[in-house]
Amino acid sequence: LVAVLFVSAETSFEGHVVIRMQIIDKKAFETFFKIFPHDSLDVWSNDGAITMNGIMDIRFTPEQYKKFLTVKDLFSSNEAKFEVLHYNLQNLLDMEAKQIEAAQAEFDKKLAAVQTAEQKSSLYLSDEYFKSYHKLEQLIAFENELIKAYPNMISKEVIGKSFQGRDLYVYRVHAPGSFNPSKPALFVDSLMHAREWITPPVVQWSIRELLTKYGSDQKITDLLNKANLYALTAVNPDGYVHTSSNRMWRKNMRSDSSGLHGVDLNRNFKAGFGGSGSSGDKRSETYRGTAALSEPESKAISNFLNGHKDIKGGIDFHSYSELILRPWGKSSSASPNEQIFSQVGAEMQAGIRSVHGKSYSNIRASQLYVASGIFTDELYESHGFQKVAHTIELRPGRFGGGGFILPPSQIIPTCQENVPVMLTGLKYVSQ
Ligand code: 0X9
Ligand code: ZN
Repeated sequence: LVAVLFVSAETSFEGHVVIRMQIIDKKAFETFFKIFPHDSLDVWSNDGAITMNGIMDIRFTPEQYKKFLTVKDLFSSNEAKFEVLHYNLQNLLDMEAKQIEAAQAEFDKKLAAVQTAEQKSSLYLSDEYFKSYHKLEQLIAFENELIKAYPNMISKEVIGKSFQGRDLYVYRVHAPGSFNPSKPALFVDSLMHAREWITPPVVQWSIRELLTKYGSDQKITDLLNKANLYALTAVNPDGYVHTSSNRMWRKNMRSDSSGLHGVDLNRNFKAGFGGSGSSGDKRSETYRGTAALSEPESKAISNFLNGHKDIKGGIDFHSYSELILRPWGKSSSASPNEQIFSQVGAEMQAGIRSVHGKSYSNIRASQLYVASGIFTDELYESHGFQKVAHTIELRPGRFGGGGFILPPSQIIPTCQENVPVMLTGLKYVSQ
């Protein structure tokens, strides 16, 4: 009975169909848009909206898929075409769950075999931790182990609480000794969107890299001598907890008298708030909320950054598509800092490529699609960061079809190739 109850609490994606499509023909677009106003679909492919010309990966519920079949004939030319990526999304999710269960069991087995606090700490600090995705408590446990192992290089503070009341932790990483707040600093964050599971390990790996290689790696030593790092590894802890029963959840857990709807935190910032590429409809995946910074998570970040004049740049980790994005997101024009943002992006791109040969595209956020109230623009416009104000979209690539599902075997390579991104950020804030 317990098992049955547990299963029934899960959101199933049985019969959900993921379709890749491209609509160039105006009539087909109009028909499609009429039956699927963009608020009603989950557009995976980053832009979060239905657009003409672009290649879109979209998740259809079984009901939506039935509707799509009635207009399918419109999609049979080069001007309007589609391809099914997943006939049943639940199959992909079941496969992921199986992989993670096995990887997690391995880690749990090793954790259970541990005898002493030192052994536990070295297990957490080893690569074993990065062979699986972990629940929120274990993300925090990992971070606490770092603090225990390197008390003179990392500490944490609570900068606010999530909608459901969870603490939002920022980790301060610095050269050994007492924290010197007069050094310039870089801010990084992950897990703004709940389903983007690859983002926290990427930031955690880089933190571990700084801690363990200070003193032996010249580049890291020099950088940390000049600059500090602040890391918020779980912007949206509530949403992340929710993804263990609803894998495709993106927004925070804002609810009202009509129930849970959630706000897209990456549409809730001040810069361009309310503009295009965000929705006023609560049901939308890109619902912007009732006002700029209406959400406790975005408000906490904003207060924190306002209170830290030492912070000179920020990097926001998302998935997927393998991109390096820079302002603007809210408008297709180039920002006054286009040249330097693009140069910093190019250096990140080269660094990524040097590790496993992956080519992340270095583009303006709006080249993906115009979106408003996003954090990249906030870093630049509201906080005045002049060189580093980037969003990284991690693996997988845009056309692999996996979307937010990245096999655990790819966690470590993704983490490794993003160390140079963090180092580039540190370099530019310290110049
Ligand atoms: O839509 C977003 O918030 C980001 N993509 S994600 O798939 N991680 O949700 C991209 C934001 C980048 N900005 C623009 N496209 N303007
Ligand atoms: Zn995201």
